[in-house]
Amino acid sequence: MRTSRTFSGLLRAGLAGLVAAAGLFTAGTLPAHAADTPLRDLAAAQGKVIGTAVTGSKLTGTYGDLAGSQFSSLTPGNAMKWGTVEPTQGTFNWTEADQIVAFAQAHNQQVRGHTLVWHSQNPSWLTNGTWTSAQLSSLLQNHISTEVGRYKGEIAAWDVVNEPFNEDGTYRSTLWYNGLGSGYIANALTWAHAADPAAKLYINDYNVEGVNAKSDALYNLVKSLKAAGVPIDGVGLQAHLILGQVPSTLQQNIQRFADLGVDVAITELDVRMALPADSTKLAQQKADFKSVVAACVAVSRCVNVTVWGFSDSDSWVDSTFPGYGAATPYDANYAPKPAYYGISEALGGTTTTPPTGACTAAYSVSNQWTTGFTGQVTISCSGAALSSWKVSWTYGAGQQITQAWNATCTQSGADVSCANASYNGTVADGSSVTFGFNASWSGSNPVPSVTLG
Ligand code: 9MR
Repeated sequence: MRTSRTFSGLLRAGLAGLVAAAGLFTAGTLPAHAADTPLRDLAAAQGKVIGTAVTGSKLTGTYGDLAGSQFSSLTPGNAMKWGTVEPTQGTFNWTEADQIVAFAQAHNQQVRGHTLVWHSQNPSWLTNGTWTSAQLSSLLQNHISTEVGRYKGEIAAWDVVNEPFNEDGTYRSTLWYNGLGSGYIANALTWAHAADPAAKLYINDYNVEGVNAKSDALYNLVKSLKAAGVPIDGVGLQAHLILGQVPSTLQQNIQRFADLGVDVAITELDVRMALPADSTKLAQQKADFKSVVAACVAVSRCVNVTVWGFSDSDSWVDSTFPGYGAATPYDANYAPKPAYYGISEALGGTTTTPPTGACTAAYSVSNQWTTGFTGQVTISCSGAALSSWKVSWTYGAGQQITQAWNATCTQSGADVSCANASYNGTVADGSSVTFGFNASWSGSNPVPSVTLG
């Protein structure tokens, strides 16, 4: 059990209530998402958990608000990897991991620990070292005991082993396989179980969503581990998918793992597309997210669907696959995309179809201090365009605009109205325009609903 926990100042500020929610209205229609049931509530009604990968430093403002309100599980995107937690042998850095665990506990969320044994993002002292297999084994055992032990009782599930297979189902040549043989997998699971008997222990991989040679290998491994009495509780299907390419055997594959007596989680769902996004691609992406979540809903032992970043501003895809992106359920301005509604509908939500031919305005607070704050409004168009715009809202708690840029703002009493500047009235289909402002506040700073029109 850990004896100390570090709460960062940033997190405290975030919990103190930086930003409540993004306000978004669609021009000429009702605000589709404002009244939607949060995904975590829909998931709970289905007996499922819905999660997202997160970056600890971003858990404030609109990002923190959505992470906390829409999801019932968090996976640290990088914070619990060996290279992060032990950059120098014997010197540990748990700051971001602790922050994410604290945030999750404050928001009544599970944490999926990711990941203990991987070939990637290991510290250089480990990968550059020369080790006998006895030394390697002991390093791995210590790592697992230390990290799992630190968070004992606080992690719902661990991705103990990540990406052990090649595409043809043979074992991947890694530090671990080459040094220890395939037995490293059973040992890692056994050590993790000893350190936290309550945590569910998973093997996690990509391109194992459908029935294929790689998922066959994973299936056979899990079957043999179960037969040998090794503590294996689940398999993680990462699901880094390409638009329009959800495997037709996804549900069948989930079911066959469930039938082996293990849980299944969709652990890293995203659906990337060639940029730029357009309304046809976004509609296909909605269908793809919906079919993945529906496949999980259909199998009782499929317990968790986690997206690998919930906003297009926070995805690994863009830098890894040049020319591809827009892979997550929220756009870069935190407006829900059609994909969000695909998830919602698969979880039984009755939300209306999202704006596919519309321009929307989203309000957020990007910085806040004792007496003032900086806010921004982003006007985004998809399947529509504007040649001029005006955004208005009513402040509910005495906030007062003091300065604006990239728009002309006037405030009369509580009513604020901001019109485009001479140079940014045009919002082309598929693009967005942002303006900013400073304002004063006291007491509370609730996010207003904004109207575009
Ligand atoms: O999202 C992670 C990204 O920030 C890192 O740069 C990257 C390095 O490999 O790892 C990403 O997460 C990976 C996850 O840990 C395992 N499955 C594949 C994910 C995407 O690369």
